Amino acid sequence: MEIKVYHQIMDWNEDVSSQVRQTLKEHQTLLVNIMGSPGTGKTSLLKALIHSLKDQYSIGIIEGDITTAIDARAMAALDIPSVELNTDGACHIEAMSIQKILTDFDLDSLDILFVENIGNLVCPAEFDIGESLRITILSVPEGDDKVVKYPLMFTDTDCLVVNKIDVLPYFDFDIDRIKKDYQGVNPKAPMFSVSAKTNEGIDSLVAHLKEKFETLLHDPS
Ligand SMILES: Nc1nc2c(ncn2[C@@H]2O[C@H](COP(=O)(O)OP(=O)(O)OP(=O)(O)O)[C@@H](O)[C@H]2O)c(=O)[nH]1
Ligand SMILES: [Mg+2]
Repeated sequence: MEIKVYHQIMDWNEDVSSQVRQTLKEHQTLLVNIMGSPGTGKTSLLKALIHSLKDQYSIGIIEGDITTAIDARAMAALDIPSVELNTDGACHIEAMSIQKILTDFDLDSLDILFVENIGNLVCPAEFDIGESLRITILSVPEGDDKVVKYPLMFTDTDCLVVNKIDVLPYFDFDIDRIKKDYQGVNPKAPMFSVSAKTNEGIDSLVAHLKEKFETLLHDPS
């Protein structure tokens, strides 16, 4: 399958995210923004989620990368509509790029459009791309002090996924500390502990997302 590659337009327009949100609302498509550090498991978790969700929802994906189409190729192998967005060095995705790429999808036949944001624990959280839902991923090897060190990524999210729990025995990672810190900055949003490698915890996350999707698809305001 041929991978389309876009290059990010760097002009910032703060109105664009609301235009993107409006367009998606008209087509009853939800944009889900997946954020986290490089290598935290965004692509791996997306593969696991898509596997569990694709029977119920029509899914597309925008794969953000600074360069290369490695992740988009991995998604195309799942046989879902997939577009690569190369930011050419920029550390986050902007709404103008999403707006342009939306024309590449048949939105009427799409329920969920996942965006894998650029691997970065800081900048992506500062940019609204028109999403209905934000998911932040943090993995065990990154350390249990990240919520206090990079608060915005955890304050401005709808859900925290702690990934790679299969390697917990090998790291000094206190999951209770993460939970306490996260509840401190974002008391209403849930946290899930999963392994995209073993699939542990994925079912609870999928059940939560399905509930969210149903609410948002029927009342996206
Ligand atoms: N042990 C273990 N390894 C994992 C898990 N999830 C992902 N990995 C591994 O972690 C590495 C990075 O995973 P990716 O899914 O590519 O991470 P990413 O966040 O998409 O990375 P970038 O797109 O480069 O930012 C790969 O070698 C994965 O196999 C997990 O739950 N457990
Ligand atoms: Mg990736």
